[in-house]
Amino acid sequence: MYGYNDIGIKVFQNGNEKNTGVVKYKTTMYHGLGGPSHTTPVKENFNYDVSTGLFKGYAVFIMYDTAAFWAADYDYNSEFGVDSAVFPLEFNSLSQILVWDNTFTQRVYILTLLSSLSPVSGLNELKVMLHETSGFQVYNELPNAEMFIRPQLISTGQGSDNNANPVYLGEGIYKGTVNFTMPGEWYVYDSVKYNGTVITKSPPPKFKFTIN
Ligand SMILES: [Cu+2]
Repeated sequence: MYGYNDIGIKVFQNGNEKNTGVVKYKTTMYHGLGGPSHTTPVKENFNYDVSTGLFKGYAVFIMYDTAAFWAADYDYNSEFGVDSAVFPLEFNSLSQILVWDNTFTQRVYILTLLSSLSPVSGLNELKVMLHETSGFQVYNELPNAEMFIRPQLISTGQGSDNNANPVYLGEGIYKGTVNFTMPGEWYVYDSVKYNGTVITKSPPPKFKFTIN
């Protein structure tokens, strides 16, 4: 679906299931046959997970367009694979992905909401993933950035207390806490500092939530 997806892959060769090695997964979005194409952020190596029996990783599908189509390349241990297998992509209205460029670093940044996709009144986990790219073909998880969040009730402009800025957990993921103190529509601004440079614009990119 549009947004962040946990992905698990099973590999068989001549009917024998693989439980070692590594799977590489690459997805490409084609805007029409022979038209422009780009890839998406995916986990670099899908390693075998014993508890689920799957080669596990993720993909962030950054666009949804019914006029475009998606294809995936799968590679097992550089031994064999499947090229350009077309797959359908569904829309998820709860997914939120913020994309912006920075002319100083000459990079595009992608901030993906992992949770909570549908927050409630009060304290909620705010888990996001941060990537950079320079040409929408190769993406890197960005480690050790500093994030500063600011919730704002849109109707009045008021903020809230008891928020916790997202801190780095590893693998491009940051986790914090956001406090929605009353029902209504809220923005959550997220300014991001990386390697001593504020990479977000002013005002910072923002997620939007409706709290019931
Ligand atoms: Cu696209």
